Amino acid sequence: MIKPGAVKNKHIGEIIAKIEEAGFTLAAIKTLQMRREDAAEFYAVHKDRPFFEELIEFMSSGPIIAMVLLKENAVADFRELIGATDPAEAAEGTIRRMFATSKSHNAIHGSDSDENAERESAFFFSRQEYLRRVMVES
Ligand code: IDP
Ligand code: MG
Repeated sequence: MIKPGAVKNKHIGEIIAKIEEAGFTLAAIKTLQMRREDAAEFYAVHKDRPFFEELIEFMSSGPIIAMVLLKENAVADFRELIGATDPAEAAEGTIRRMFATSKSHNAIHGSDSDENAERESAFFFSRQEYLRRVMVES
């Protein structure tokens, strides 16, 4: 998911270019704005963390780009491509190093496991919206 800050700052094209250059295939994409309750559901795992309120406020503050991405070893490779949560700690050339403005406004979200990738894909898309492409690619 490209977060509201990076969308507002007009970095959608550059970020998708980096994702494609890294070998990912775009199976599904859409733009939408989450309501507070959507963001709270998406990030429910963080509900007891001190940054939760700030997180859902930010994530519902403007449009996001939701994507389903395909690749062998996708979760680990995508986490490497986006870099550490805090852009100050993210490696040179990573998406967060290039486009994040702070640890909370960090440009992009990536799933942290195959199981969560499935859950998060289903959060934004019907299975029909991305399974056709998944089947063609595999
Ligand atoms: P991740 O996005 O790298 O997986 P998580 O620890 O899962 O990082 O946190 C989810 C999101 O919550 C982060 O991407 C960031 O936007 C926000 N966040 C995490 N830790 C902090 C913090 O210490 N301060 C402010 N925001 C944070
Ligand atoms: Mg996470």
